[in-house]
Amino acid sequence: LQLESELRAAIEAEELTLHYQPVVDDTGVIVAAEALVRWHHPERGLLSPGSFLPVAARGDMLRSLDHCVLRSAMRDAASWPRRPDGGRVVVAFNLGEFSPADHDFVEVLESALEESGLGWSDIAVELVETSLINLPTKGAETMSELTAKGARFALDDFGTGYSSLARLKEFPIDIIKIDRSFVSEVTTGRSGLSVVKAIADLAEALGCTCTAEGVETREQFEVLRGVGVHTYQGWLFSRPMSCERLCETVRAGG
Ligand code: G
Ligand code: G
Ligand code: NA
Ligand code: MN
Repeated sequence: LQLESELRAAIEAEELTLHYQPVVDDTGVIVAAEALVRWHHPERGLLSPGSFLPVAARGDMLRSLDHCVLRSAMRDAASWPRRPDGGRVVVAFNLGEFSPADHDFVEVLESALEESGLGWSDIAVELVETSLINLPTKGAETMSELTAKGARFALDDFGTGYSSLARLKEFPIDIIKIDRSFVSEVTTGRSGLSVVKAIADLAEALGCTCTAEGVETREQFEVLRGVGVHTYQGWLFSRPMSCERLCETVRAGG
């Protein structure tokens, strides 16, 4: 309970720490970076999301935590160097519970964009499949409005949830992120690769960018490049890093 009130205070004071994990294209150039939250607790040290997201969920703070993260992430992203081609590195952030039906979310996004000076096309919102399952019609409409402005929605950990293909077509999803449990099997046997290929084909059919998560070896990268994956994230390229390190890495050309 003490942890819960400390977390509440940290969220209110916007004291959470963000690390960023790059997303790269076929050539290794950084095209996006995903904000991953950490909490620098005064006595317990640097805590990972696995240890405090459940506390946030229990205390009904997940939404305010996510909003705090997206504001901080957009503020950080405004200071990132440009990519070699002059474009911005897209900043991606996670929403544990997505409820665009909740106008709060759109207001939070709009004010964060205004404060940071970023544009709609500079952000990507990562959702999990469970957020879509019970999303009211109003939610899908809000997603379409934001997409029309240029924002992108990514479906995180794809393949681990229960979203039906029929349901998937109802939402304006731009990016499908293949869960790392599938990626880890692409070089260990035929069926592992077939599953990833099937997801990449689905992404293609839906007109989505396909990202592979958790790429750890060069061999996995080579295989993924051959089956219609477009972008990559994982330890082979980079672990999550501080904002300062990310800036240096982008400046160095990825
Ligand atoms: O950073 P790490 O690899 O430990 O992340 C563990 C989990 O925490 C991942 O599932 C990730 O999606 C989730 N996570 C990280 N940052 C955030 C955040 O800001 N909001 C939410 N809702 N989940 C996050
Ligand atoms: O749920 P989400 O995909 O956002 O979770 C991201 C989590 O995956 C973070 O905890 C991050 O540290 C972890 N991660 C990122 N890249 C790799 C990787 O290449 N291998 C493994 N095992 N974990 C990774
Ligand atoms: Na994510
Ligand atoms: Mn993921």
